[in-house]
Formats: sequence, C-alpha cells, structure tokens
Amino acid sequence: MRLKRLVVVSNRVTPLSGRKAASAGGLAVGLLSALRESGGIWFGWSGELHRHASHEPKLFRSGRITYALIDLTEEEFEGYYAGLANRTLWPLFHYRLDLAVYDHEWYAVYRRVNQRFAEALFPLLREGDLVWVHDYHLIPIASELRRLGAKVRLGFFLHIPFPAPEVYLTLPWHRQLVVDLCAYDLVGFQTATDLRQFRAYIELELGGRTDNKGRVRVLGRRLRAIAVPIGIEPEDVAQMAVSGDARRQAQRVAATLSGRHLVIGVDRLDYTKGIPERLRAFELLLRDYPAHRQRVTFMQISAPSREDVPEYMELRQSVELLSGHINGVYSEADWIPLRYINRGFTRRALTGFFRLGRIGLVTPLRDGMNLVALEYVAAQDAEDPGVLLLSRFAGCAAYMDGALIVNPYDIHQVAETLHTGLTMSLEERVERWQRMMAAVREHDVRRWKQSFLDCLEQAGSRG
Ligand code: GDG
Repeated sequence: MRLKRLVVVSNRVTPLSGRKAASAGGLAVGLLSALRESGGIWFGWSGELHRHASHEPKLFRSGRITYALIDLTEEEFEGYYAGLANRTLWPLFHYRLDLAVYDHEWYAVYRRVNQRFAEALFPLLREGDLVWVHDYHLIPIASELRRLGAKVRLGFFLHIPFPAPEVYLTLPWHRQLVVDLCAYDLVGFQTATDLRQFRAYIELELGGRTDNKGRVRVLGRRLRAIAVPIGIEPEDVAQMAVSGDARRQAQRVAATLSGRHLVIGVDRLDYTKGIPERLRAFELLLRDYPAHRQRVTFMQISAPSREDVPEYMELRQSVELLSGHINGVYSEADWIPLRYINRGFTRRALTGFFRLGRIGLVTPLRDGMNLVALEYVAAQDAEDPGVLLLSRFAGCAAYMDGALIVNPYDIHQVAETLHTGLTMSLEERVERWQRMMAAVREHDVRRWKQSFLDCLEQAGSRG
C-alpha cells in the first residue's frame, strides 16, 4: 500500500544541519523518520524574525522532506509566542493559574499568526495528505484550514497536560480553543487523565457526547480523541550511553566524586519542573539523614529556557539563591553537596551522566510526559542500574511502576524516598529497572507515531 504523504506542522522545525540537529531529541528524530518513510513537508516557524509578515514560506528540500519555514515579525513573536503561548497557555495548562496572564491583544495576535500559517500552508496541501499539527502554539490551524476549504485529514497532538475543566475555564477563550480542537479529525493527548479532562469539558460545557472508544460528537462535529503517550528510542539512548564520548564525559565526573553516589537531575530551567522543591528536598535529606553527608553529590543540570520571560528570570534567581544556601550550609573543605549547572550539555554527555547516576531525580510539579525519566532508564547499566525517583504528576508515571513515585510538593516524602533509593539493594534495583525498561520499550516513539498516524488514517474524513 502506498503511504499517504505526511505534513508535520510545529512551532519550531528541527534544523536541517549543524550543532542543534546533532543534538535533536527523540521527538524530532521520531517525526523525521516518519517524514522520511512517507515523504512529506515539515512546516513551521523558522525561528527568525523579519520586519514584514510574509505568506510565502521559505522552502528547502532534503531527500524526501520539504521544509517550509515562515518568519515572524517582532510584534507576532511578542504576542503569539512570548505572550499567549509562553505566558498564558503554558502556565495555565500546567495548573499555574497564579502565573497565567490573560491579555486580549496577545490572543488576537495568536489567532492572526495561526491564520497566516494556515494561509501559507494551504497551497502546499494535496488531496490525501495526512496533516499532523503539534502543540498549544498552533491549536487554531485546523479551523483556519477548514475555513479555506481544506479537505485533508487533520490531526493534533498536545505535548503538555490538558487541565481539569475548573482550571481551564479561567481562560477567557476556553470555548473557542476547544471548538478549534474539535475542527481536527483526531486529537491526541499524552495520558488517560488529559483525555478525561478534555472529555469532561466537552460534556459539561458544550453538551457533547464522548465514549470510551474515543468518539466525540459535539456541535455537529464528529472526531476522535485518544491518549497515546510519546516515548523515546530506547536502544539509541542505550547505545549512546556506552559510546566513547559518553564514557569519557562520565569518567571526568566520576573522577571527582571519590566514590560518592551521584544524584542526577536534568531539566530545562522551567517552573513546571519543580527544581526549587527538589533542592529543598535534597537539603532535608542532608539535614535529617546525616549519614548521607559527604557520601552523596547532587548534580542538577538546567539549561536556560525562555530567558526573556520574567517568571523564568525569577526562577533562576531563586534556584541560584537556594543552591548557594545549601552549599554554604553543608559543604566541607573537601566536599560540595550540590553542583548546579545552568547550561546545556550534548545528548551524549547527558546519557553518560544518567548512567553514572545512582538516582535519577525527576520531580516535575506537572509534566505532559517527561522524556528525561525515560532516557535515564534507557541509559542504565543492566547489571548495576540506578533508581528512578519520579513525580506522580509526570505523564510517564502512569506506566512506570518500577520507579519510586513521589509527590513533588511533599519535600519530606521526597527526602525520605531519596534515602530509600540511596540504600536500595542491588537485587531490588535490578528488578525495578527491568520492569521500567520493559515499559519504556513498550511505549517507544515508534509506537506513538504509528498509533497516532494509524488512527488519523482511520478517522472519518470530514463530512
Ligand atoms: C515537552 C513537554 C513532553 C534537556 N537538557 C538538555 C537536553 N535536554 C533534553 C532531554 C529531553 C528533552 O530535552 C526534554 O524533554 P522533556 O519531555 O523532559 O521536557 P520538555 O522540554 O518540557 O518537553 C514534556 C515533551 O514535550 C515531549 O512530548 O514529554 O512533558 O513538557 O530529551 O534529554 N538536551 C541536550 N542538552 C541539554 O542540556 N542536548
């Protein structure tokens, strides 16, 4: 059977070459492989700003993939990206009502950018294409494409959580954005919980009907809504973790540990990741379990993220303050408990660090899936694996029952669980790791991509 042509639409498009391409994560790799198999288009923002808004995307071809890139104007960047995406939808969908800013001008710009993207994409579409739109930046694309007369299958995947209706309802444009979601033939969420929240909104607010097969009937539309968790390529990560480069990087760190256990945390410096809470939990471990003093080193790697957003600047300051405080109180002349590193590393180096870490500390306050947790597991040594300490609010906690699951808001519990992990027998570590690795393999990125695309092909074409 001839594969249908795939059109991927996302805010950022994975660069064709260069340093960033080499460090592309599982998501980009997964989408690229899907595009290579079926041939197709990757459409999105170029990452660049231009004085004038253009409806003509810049086109590049690489093998069977055509990249179609659109620049934003400064005003569009501020309203659509820095504003509505990063300061409204991101905090709201992560339950941070206290940080969500509702600005009608940003929303107007968000809609205009989505409209312009759809107008630029529409002429590139062919009958029979499968269009797969990614994430909260681009929710209105389907409505706009339908308005222009597009007859293709349209699917959408939300990488972040979908909040409970009581939280979501605070958004002034809650109804419009769900109506936009319903213009797709298929909407995919990370977890059964996200799907449940979406169904609850459809039923309670819009009087629609949903069933357990994923069918949704609302406002005269029929669509499907499913939960399909994103994953990684576990074998690639496992191989990377034993590559010469990863080993060298890990060796450099190991040489400075003097036999101490390493606790490793890796996250973008984002307030959803629970970094200050994690640092406070580590401080409690040192305070309440003095036997671990001098015996453990915590390395927290947090690459800068969204640095021009005020909430991220404040987060950075509070993390700097806390890490200075912890090291000030607990360091000895020959031991510094915490290494807080505010920069990124190569993917290879990270896998080396993961493999060295006796504990992978992944404690987001709310997270769509969390690929770091999966990468940590895939990078372990099967003979002597580390322990994953995982927030119950990370999407992947739904199936990672071999992890030590914690409530990241309860720093006492996290400290206690750190102690449990640090003192766990080899036998239990192996048994837990095997269960987790089986789950990571079962939910890999290929399965995610294939399940979504199979479902999109089957989703009824729009009447
Ligand atoms: C969103 C959702 C969902 C991190 N530091 C460096 C680096 N990373 C890589 C990790 C991992 C990726 O970035 C982060 O993925 P996460 O899933 O952990 O988190 P988000 O960035 O918030 O992603 C999330 C995901 O989308 C996919 O749907 O799981 O819930 O929030 O691969 O390893 N990579 C490099 N240097 C770093 O310093 N090269």
